[in-house]
Amino acid sequence: MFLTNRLLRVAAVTLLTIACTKHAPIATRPVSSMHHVIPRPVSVQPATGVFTFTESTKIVVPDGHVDAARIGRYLAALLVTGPRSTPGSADPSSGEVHLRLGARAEAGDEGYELAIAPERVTITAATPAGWFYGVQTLRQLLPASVEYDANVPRSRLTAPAGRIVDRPRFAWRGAMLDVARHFFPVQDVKRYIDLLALYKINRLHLHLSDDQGWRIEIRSWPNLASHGGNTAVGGGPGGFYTQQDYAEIVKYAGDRFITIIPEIDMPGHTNAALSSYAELNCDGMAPPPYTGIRVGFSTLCVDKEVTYRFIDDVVREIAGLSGPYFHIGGDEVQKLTPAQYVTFIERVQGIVQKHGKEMIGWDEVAAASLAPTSIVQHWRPKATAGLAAARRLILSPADKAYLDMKYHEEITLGLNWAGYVDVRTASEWDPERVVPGAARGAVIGVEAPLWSETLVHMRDVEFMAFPRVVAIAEIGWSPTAPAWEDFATRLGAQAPRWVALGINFYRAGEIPWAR
Ligand code: TNX
Repeated sequence: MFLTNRLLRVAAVTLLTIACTKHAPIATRPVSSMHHVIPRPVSVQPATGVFTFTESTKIVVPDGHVDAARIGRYLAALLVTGPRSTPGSADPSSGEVHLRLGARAEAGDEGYELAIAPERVTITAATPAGWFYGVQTLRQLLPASVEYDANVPRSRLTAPAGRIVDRPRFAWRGAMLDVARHFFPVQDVKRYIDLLALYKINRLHLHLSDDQGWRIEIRSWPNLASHGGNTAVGGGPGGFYTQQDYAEIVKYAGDRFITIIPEIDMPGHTNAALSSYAELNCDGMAPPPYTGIRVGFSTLCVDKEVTYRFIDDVVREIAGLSGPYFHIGGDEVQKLTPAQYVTFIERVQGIVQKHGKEMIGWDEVAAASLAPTSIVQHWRPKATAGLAAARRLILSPADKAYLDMKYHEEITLGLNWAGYVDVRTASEWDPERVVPGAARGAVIGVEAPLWSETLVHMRDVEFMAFPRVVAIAEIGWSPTAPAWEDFATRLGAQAPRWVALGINFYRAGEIPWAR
């Protein structure tokens, strides 16, 4: 049912002024740029002609709809340099870019229809997320120059005519950033969020604690941040997010339809916490901070009650700041017996549930008895046997989806314990074939983790993530895994946009990068 006609009659109109150079060359881009969208849409029907954005182009959004107004402004900011849009009175007949509410049953929660005709552009969706994804698709059909935010005059912008009907394959299309081994400040996280949004990723998992650093303020246990946040791999200065910083990240991501997943890794990977509070150690002695990259040597004292008061406080404080999920880590525990480990996970699961969150854990947690809402995140390539019974699975096989694996042996950044992961390897796998015997519907999606032992700056993060995170985005969204030549061509076509965005991407030799 289309509510749009009535809504458009009272539509709020955003006027756009587009900077035009006098003798701007008219872009002669092939209509086939419709075929360059990543993730590949469900259906693409190019038509003849183009829509041209002019000084008088308007974005028309349903009146009184806060999300639509925000998404309209987001689009306006792409089309012009600087915020030049002004809300005006409604005149739907002269509106040229319409965000419409409409429920196509097959579009699901996040789908959209983007119709581009020479007279107008219409993005129809049942939810704001769908509009946002329609805008991201439209963005990819515009020249890369829209990505420069410097105040440069823009040539006439055109988008090729046609119709795209689209919806995601999986609900969970994630990326993970390890801010514990090295700390990345709020502005870096926001930049990563912006880059992920372009490819319709909707989850950003933040690995907030590890042996080398605790990265979020916990008011009831202040030393975690003030002491535990003080260092990093290699002994750098570290850092942490205040709760206000964290809330700002959650809001920024939410505005881009990305849910932040907080992870506090336990019972292992906890040296930063153990070093901050002596009572969390079985021997009551706080170890020194750790700045190396070994794993498996630390554990919370699972036999002490204070450990569970600590966990309860941490989960409670973070639960109040973020969405429906809480990731408890649970990986690489070498200091506990299997029975101790399982008992611990089950008790912590109860704490997470008590605070109203759905628990996520790395694949080791599958050994415990899990609630139907709990999610297992597969990461160890050879450890799929015990996962068939999991009711909800996120797939991050390290030999395909780990962005910290080197592309090949000569890359100086990254690790190689799961092998080398070139772009083709990252793009050629089917999430529904990774865990033999997994129940139908158990796979809720994919996630691309980026561990930061070897990554110090945002430019390092970008180098490892781009282009591979885009391959994982495509696997998460598009109906089937991409055919390599088609994907490589579409990926190559992104290069001018990435240059405009200033992304320090790896120019993998197997991709025909567009100039
Ligand atoms: C394994 S993946 C880990 C991390 C490391 C990563 C490096 C996982 C759940 N644990 O602690 O950072 O390898 O690739």
